Amino acid sequence: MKKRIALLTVVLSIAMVVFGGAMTAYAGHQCSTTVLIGDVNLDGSINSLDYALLYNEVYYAVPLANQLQYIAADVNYDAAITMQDVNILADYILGKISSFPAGATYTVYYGDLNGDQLVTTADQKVVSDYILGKTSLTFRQFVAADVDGDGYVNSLDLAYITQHINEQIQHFPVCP
Ligand SMILES: [Ca+2]
Ligand SMILES: [Ca+2]
Ligand SMILES: [Ca+2]
Repeated sequence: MKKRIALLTVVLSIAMVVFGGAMTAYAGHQCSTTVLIGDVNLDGSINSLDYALLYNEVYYAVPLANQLQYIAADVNYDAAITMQDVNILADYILGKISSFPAGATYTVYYGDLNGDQLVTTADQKVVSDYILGKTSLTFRQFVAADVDGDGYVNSLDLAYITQHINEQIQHFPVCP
């Protein structure tokens, strides 16, 4: 435990040196991003290009480039990408259905893991548990936890979330 705190302190110190100057410029407004469900390639429309990416992910295990895409691809919102999502997306593109079980859009509030749109110690604990291997994260939680937007959830993200809760920073690097 002591070692972990020491490591976190080191990471925090580095983060403050590297990002400290830029951080003070961040505004205090809510840091979020909205995903269009079904828009797997994140280009703003839902069409056969999205279907192709999803199909290749499910049947040929071609990974999507980032976790936002997984949020868009999980059209039935069961926290997994399966052939059910492929079939539902096909039905949508073919006009057989006009909405997704996951809804039309999903808004990620960065730093908010438990969905109350606030960043608190409860969220901090989820991220900490994930880093320690005690819990897994949904696609939605993963994007929310990656507050520096580097595609990983690690002690650096936890450091930012902790700083935010302690009011040492107003904003996360992912929302410039
Ligand atoms: Ca799914
Ligand atoms: Ca929260
Ligand atoms: Ca990260």
